[in-house]
Amino acid sequence: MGDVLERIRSCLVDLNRECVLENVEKALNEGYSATKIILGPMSDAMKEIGRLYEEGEYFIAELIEAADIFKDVMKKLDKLLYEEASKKKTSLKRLKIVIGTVKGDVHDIGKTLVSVMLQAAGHEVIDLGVDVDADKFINALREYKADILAMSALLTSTARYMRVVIEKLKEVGLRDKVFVLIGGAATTEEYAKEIGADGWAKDAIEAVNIVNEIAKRR
Ligand code: B1M
Repeated sequence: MGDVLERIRSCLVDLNRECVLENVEKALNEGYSATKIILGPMSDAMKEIGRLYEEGEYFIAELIEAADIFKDVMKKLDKLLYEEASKKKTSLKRLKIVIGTVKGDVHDIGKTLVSVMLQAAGHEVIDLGVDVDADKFINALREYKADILAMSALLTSTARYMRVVIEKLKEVGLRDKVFVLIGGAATTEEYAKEIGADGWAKDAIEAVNIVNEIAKRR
């Protein structure tokens, strides 16, 4: 990792907002893309902060502060992120995607990132926010006649709820009509297969690639 990227990572781990913002500016001047900054050092720092929380060195207050700094940087890079993801815009069919973080889970940073990048890539995104239950997902899928259901989960406990949503989709006769994409730190490709999802993305870029692939086939 370049020096400036490493500084972004360590400043965020130290929860030093000014230092993060200053180095993000420097990284942009050095030619790093907004996507690289967000998916690289910023995301790595959040994982490290999670580890420090697990080890009892950080508490909820630190997680909240880290999320706030992350959102500040997202605000700063918003336009650039959008422009960079727009390069993935294709003349393919524009798909409708219903997205949300599942019931019981309020982590929204990764989900929002995915949502922004899918929109920038030219798709229509209906973002239901966080703590979304099966009925809310189903109502939105019906109302917007969506092609894709995209669910995010950061907690092991809430990732289990994705299976509940998929079962409900079967009950109401929607399972064969939508592509189910899942993601978030509590999920894996194996887990996606296990619960009968159609796809899993490790990050926002992969999510856009998967959705564009589906668009190609329509
Ligand atoms: Co919480 N939290 N948190 N947290 N938090 C984690 C997830 C945790 C791993 C930390 C840890 O212990 N190591 C742990 C979960 C452990 C587990 O279950 N396996 C945890 C815990 C335990 C909790 C609480 C239970 C703590 C408590 O209250 N005792 C609590 C739960 C609240 C709830 O949801 N009910 C809680 C609360 C919070 C805050 C509210 C304080 C805050 C979130 C603020 C917010 O989101 N507005 C917070 C934070 C910040 C974190 C960590 C540190 C960072 C998450 C983050 O924003 N990462 C996190 C540590 C970690 O993830 N290792 C942690 C940056 C973001 C860009 O990454 O969201 O992973 P991420 O998204 C990525 C990919 O996953 C992917 O794309 C993104 C990158 O491009 N992706 C998708 C995400 N969604 C996708 C969907 C897709 C495709 C890709 O398609 C549909």
